[in-house]
Formats: sequence, structure tokens, C-alpha cells
Amino acid sequence: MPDIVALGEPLVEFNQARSTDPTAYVQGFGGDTSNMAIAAARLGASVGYVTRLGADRFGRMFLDLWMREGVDAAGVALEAEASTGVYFVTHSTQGHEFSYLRAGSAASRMRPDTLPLAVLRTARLVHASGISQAISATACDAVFAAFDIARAQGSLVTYDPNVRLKLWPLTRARACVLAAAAQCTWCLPSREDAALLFEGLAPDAVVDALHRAGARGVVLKQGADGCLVSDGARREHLRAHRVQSVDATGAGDCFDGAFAARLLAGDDPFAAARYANVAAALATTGFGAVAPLPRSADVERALEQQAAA
Ligand code: KDG
Repeated sequence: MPDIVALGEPLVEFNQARSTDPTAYVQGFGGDTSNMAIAAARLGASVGYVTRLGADRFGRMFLDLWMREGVDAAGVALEAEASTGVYFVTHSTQGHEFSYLRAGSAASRMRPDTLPLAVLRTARLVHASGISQAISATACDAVFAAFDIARAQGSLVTYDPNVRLKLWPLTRARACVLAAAAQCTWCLPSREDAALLFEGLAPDAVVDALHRAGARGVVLKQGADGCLVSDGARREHLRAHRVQSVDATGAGDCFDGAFAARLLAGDDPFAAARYANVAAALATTGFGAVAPLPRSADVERALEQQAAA
């Protein structure tokens, strides 16, 4: 049974191609928690995924992807009457934008009583996100139930707010994020999440607010400005690893997967964040959420280069 179990919604990705034809899209895979699971697996962790897929071609494509990537799918169920979700990524000078076709998806039919208990009960770390919560009220309940199971058995809980205002209004997002922060061992927001949830607060004040909400540890992911790590007693800012970035899709998910993988490998949280910081930077050097996720050898090489510089 897998050590790390991520719960949420996978999405088939159509990423606008870098060609002169703006209607050309490259098919890939996304879904923040699936990206996290694949990132952790590529970095050597034992990982499983929990979701519901449409009994359709896209659902089968995900089962094949997870098999290729070594992500255990024992916790994945098929829904005959709902589809696998899809999203489009378009690019402009403003950065990337997501457009979703996911309302009523198979994953949104997750409920507390559909959770695969055998998979969750042996997990050493359970991960979910604000997107896992936002896709439906029953999926939101399922996230809280999965976190309760993890906490009751003394497992770690990692949580990425990943606020998407296309999925839910800010007031509801804020309430659910703070409730999940209260349950988690590590809260892993991005600076975009922080700007929405805690408008105007400086990075240290965001970390303080999440500790006050109940998060034991916090990593505030700040993109090209690195990250701020706090275990409640000690706080450290890590500079970003310099790379030639082309697409930030999935970089935060990669951070989450790398951080979880290294925590379970025995790193202290600051070493785990240092590793994850480099892994996330490498994930921005290619297009799409999954294709550029690095492997251990890539991260280790970059860490050596960083140490030598
Ligand atoms: O972090 C990248 C994800 O946001 C992307 O893969 C799509 O999961 C996704 C979502 O719901 O936005």
C-alpha cells in the first residue's frame, strides 16, 4: 500500500501550442493533486491516488498514465454516468489562464462514504487541495473525512489551498481553506493564494495567520522569489533556484510532491523545502503540468550545481 495518498481531481490538459496557430493545443495531463502524486513518484516515493474517473477514453488515459508513472490506482473508482474533467491552458503576456470543462465530473461525485478506507488507513501522508474541496460539497466533505482519518492514525497531512475563483467564491474558499489549514501538518500556499486569502498581508504575516488558523507548519511558495518555510519554531527564507522558465503550470504541485516525498524520506522540513524549491523550478523549464516534472537525478544535479555556484 502507498505511503503518500493524494486525493482530488485529475484533468486532461489541452495546452495552447507555441506555434503561429493560436488554435493548436498539445494534449497532456493536469489536475493539481495528480500532478503532485506523479511528482512524488518520479522523486522516488511510494504514492497512490484517490479519485473517481469517467468510464471514458480520458479516464482510461489517466489509468495508463498512473501505471506508467508508478502511481497506485487502487483508490480510483470509475463512474459510468459522469465524465473525466478537461481543462485548457492559454498563454498571454499576462501569464497562463485555465478554462475548465469539469462541472458535474466523475471526481466531483466523491463523497466521504466513497473513500477507499484500506488505502487511506495505511498512508503515512495524506494530501489534498482547495481544488479537491472546491469541485463539489461532497468532495469537500470527503477531503475533511480523509484528513480526519489521517490525523486519527498519526499520519502527516499536507494541504495546498490552490485557490481557483472560477470554482468557488472567495468567502467560501477562505472558510474552507482555514478549516483545512486547522487540520493539516503542512499548509503549502502559493503567493497567489495568499494574495486572495489575506489581501495585503506581508509574507511573514500570512505565515503567522496560517499558524493561528491551526497549521503546524507552513511553506509560502513565492515563485521566482523562492519560499518561506516555518515549522512554528523556526523560520527560513529560501532563494529560488535560477532556471530558464517557460511555463509555471504545475510548479506548485511539483513543490508539494517533492516536499512530501522528502519528508517521508526522513529530511527535516527545511531540507525537504530546499529540495522541493529546486524541483519546482525545474518543473517550469518545459510546457504543461506533467511532462516537465523532474526525476531525482535532475534535482540532485541541480542541487550540486547550486552548491558549487
Ligand atoms: O497547478 C496546476 C493545476 O492547477 C492544473 O493542473 C489544473 O488542477 C488544475 C486546476 O484545477 O486548476
